[in-house]
Formats: sequence, structure tokens, C-alpha cells
Amino acid sequence: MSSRPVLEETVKDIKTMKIRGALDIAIAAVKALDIMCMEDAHDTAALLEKLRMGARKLKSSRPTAVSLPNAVNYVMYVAEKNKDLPIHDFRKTLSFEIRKFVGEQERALETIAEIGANVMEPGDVILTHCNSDTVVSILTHAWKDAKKIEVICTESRPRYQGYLTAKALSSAGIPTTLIIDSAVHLMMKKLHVDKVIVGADTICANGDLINKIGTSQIALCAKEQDVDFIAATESIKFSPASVMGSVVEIEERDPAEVIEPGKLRGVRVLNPAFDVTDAEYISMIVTEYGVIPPQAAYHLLKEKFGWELNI
Ligand code: RI2
Repeated sequence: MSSRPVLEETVKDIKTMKIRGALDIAIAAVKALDIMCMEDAHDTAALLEKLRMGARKLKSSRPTAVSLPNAVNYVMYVAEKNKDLPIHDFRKTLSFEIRKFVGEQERALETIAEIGANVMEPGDVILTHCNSDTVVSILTHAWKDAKKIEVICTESRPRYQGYLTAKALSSAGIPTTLIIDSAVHLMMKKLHVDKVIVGADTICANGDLINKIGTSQIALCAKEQDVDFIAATESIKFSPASVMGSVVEIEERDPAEVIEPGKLRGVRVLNPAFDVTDAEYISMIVTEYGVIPPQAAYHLLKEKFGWELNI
């Protein structure tokens, strides 16, 4: 049996953003490796080689969200550690560990929803950007806790992921307002925003946040207006490579997402998908281990990714 179509399909779906959101792409990637585990192979060494190739392809499908390489590297770390097992035991062990890992990520999301909801206060007006499952889980949890919040969502051009957020929150019964991205500064004041909360694609060792393009401008507005700026993230989105000084690559997507090709002849169109928010603009980071200041990112990395960093 060949699981190549599943691998190719997953890579394609991540590239085209059919599967998107930092946590969802990580989970989809390791599930593809789980299916690859059942691939025909003479022995463990042959299967491991196929998995290595699959891991490389999955990791190169989108460059910015570190949850993707973190999840894939973890699975490959377990695979390499068990490379001396007979193939049947190898398949069983790896598949078990992958499923355990996915379960842990799902539980992390539930825990963050609970912790993040505690941070919300009754009557809060909250602004969010793009579409983060983590943020949506926090806000719907707060609503179920009878916090009577209101949420302002940005459109999040060019892919309009803000529509997904607005739809999910209003379906949960939360009073929801949609604004265009450039209205943030005006509306933060006019609608008396109390808190900003966003998801994360990557958290660096120095506490900097990499998230959907536009996030850093919102953080500047929040700083100016003395509004708390909160990042919500599972620890899988912390970057061990940043401990070693590596700079996260910011994904540049097809300009056709911004404007129909050829519509503005002679004009260069750029489409960066993410930006960097300096740690000094972040009031707190909500993780499954609790609420931490951005300055604690390095310690969490050491604790969580010691296996990869050898520290
Ligand atoms: P969750 C998304 O990126 C957004 O930037 C969002 O804040 C982040 O992933 C985290 O999403 P994209 O995939 O893991 O839309 O919280 O480019 O769902």
C-alpha cells in the first residue's frame, strides 16, 4: 500500500491553506506521518527513510508557523529513537506516540480555553485579528462562563480569515462586530476596547510574537491606548531554533491573493503573510501551562524542548 497520495494531499492542502491555523497544520502533518507508518516496507530502515522524506516535504509546505516543524521533528525524534525495533513494533510504537501527541495538543487547547477565559472580565470589549482556533476557544469559553463579552473582529485581508472568526463567535451567541483592518486605531477608541487577544504562529525565545500580518500594528495601537495585548498559544508554537539565534522566515504569498494579476500594470504587489510583534508590546502569553510574561518564553522553551535543544 502507498500512502504517498495522503502525503501529497496534505502538503497541497497546507500550501493552499485548505488546512490552516498553526495548530491544525501541525496536527494534519503528524496524522499524515501516522498514515505513512502503514506504508509497505521491507524493514524498519526502509520505512524510516520514507518517513524522513515525508517529514521533509511536510516541513517545507509552509515556512512560518513553527508548530509544523516542531510537531514533525518530535515524531521523527521518536522514530529515530526506535529505529532498532522490528518493523511491526516500530509501526505500533510510532503510531501510538503520534496519537498520544495529537491528544495532548487537543487537551492543551481545552486547557488554554479555560485559562484564557479566566483572563476575560465581565463586560469586556475584546478585539481579535485573523482566525485562531485558540482564541475562538477562549472567547466561547468565556461566553459560556457568562462573562457577557463583546468581540470586534478584523477582516484580515487578503484571505479574510476574520470572517471565520466572526461567524464562529456570532454562532456561539457572542455580540460580534466586523471592521476593516485599517479601522483598528479608530475603533479601538470609539468602541472602548478593553483587551486585544490574538493567536500565534511562532513565539521566539525573546518573547517576540509572529502572527498574521497586521498584528504588530494592532499591538502599537493597544500600547498607545493602554489596552492589554494578549497572545494565546499552545507551547508547540514556541521556537527552539530561535534559542540558537535562527530567524523565522516570514512567508511571502502569491500577489494574486491581493489583486487580480495584471490589474495594476507596472506596480509591484507584495503579500507578506505574517509580521513580528516585539515582546515589549505583549502584556501576557496564555499557554496550557498558565499565563506567562513574554520574558518567560526562553524558560518554557528549555523545559518543553530540552529533547531537541540538548539543554
Ligand atoms: P491557531 C493563523 O495563520 C493565524 O495567524 C492565527 O493567529 C494562527 O495561525 C494561529 O492559529 P494562517 O494559517 O493555531 O491563517 O490558534 O496563515 O488556530
